[in-house]
Amino acid sequence: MTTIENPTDVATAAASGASATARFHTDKSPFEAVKDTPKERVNVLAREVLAAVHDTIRRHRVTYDEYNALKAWLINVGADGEWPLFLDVWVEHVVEDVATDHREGNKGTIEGPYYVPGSPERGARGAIPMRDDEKGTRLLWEGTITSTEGTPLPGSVELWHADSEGFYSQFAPNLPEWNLRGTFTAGPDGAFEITTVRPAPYQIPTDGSCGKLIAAAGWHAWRPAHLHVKVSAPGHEQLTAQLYFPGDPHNDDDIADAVKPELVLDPQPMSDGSQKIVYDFVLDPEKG
Ligand code: MBD
Ligand code: FE
Repeated sequence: MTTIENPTDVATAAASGASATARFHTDKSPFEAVKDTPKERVNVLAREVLAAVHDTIRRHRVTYDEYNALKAWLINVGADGEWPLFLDVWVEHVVEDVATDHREGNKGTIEGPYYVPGSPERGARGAIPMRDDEKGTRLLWEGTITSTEGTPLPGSVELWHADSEGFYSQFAPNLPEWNLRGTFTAGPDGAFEITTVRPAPYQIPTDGSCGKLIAAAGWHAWRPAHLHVKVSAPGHEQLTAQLYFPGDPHNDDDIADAVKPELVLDPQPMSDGSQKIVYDFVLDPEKG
């Protein structure tokens, strides 16, 4: 199963960063892919990355003290298990841009470190798994999945997000295994209806190596509140995205640079205190 074997029981955010490494190891394919990357490709990419580093050192006359501080920090990122966190926060958004810039359907954005495949199936209409006393404003989300050609698609929406305190199940301790993680599968009309709760803005772990970098550089650690989705349908490119809430102070300065205007929702307050959102997905047919 996909449960993390040794979730530390200490409720620090850094535990979430480290759990992401354990989670990444459960998927063998990235480790296999290392062997398959052509020599010519590695040669060019590694050389250019190193040249960019050399150039930075020369332009800023980097000292031995700074070089050794970098070495110590890099060693600690690995020891903390924060490589997935570091890469997904500061690098993934550019990979995502390049991977999806041909699409005509929905804009996507980064996956981040906390996706787990295989969340409980809830059909076309239902509530995401949550605790009986789950805190946070109720959200009722209505949407459809269609192809760029206009046909409705019997696709699925995998939804995962933090709770009202900013914690993700399976990465932070003491949460039910699939809390706020669910799969919703539309019928032939492509329609789905999801009940969940509004997540809190999210501060990336400040007590590990990524936090050390943030503090040392005088940055902030915030991501705006967000819902993560993966949308899949037969014969179509899978869409990975996040949806955001209007007015969040961090929509304009997300530490992970993953907000796009097309991904901001328009929640409507309902008389019972809940909020209604309408957000549809349009998927590109697979080429070839
Ligand atoms: C998150 O929840 C997230 O979505 C990203 C991209 C990085 C760290 C935590
Ligand atoms: Fe997230």
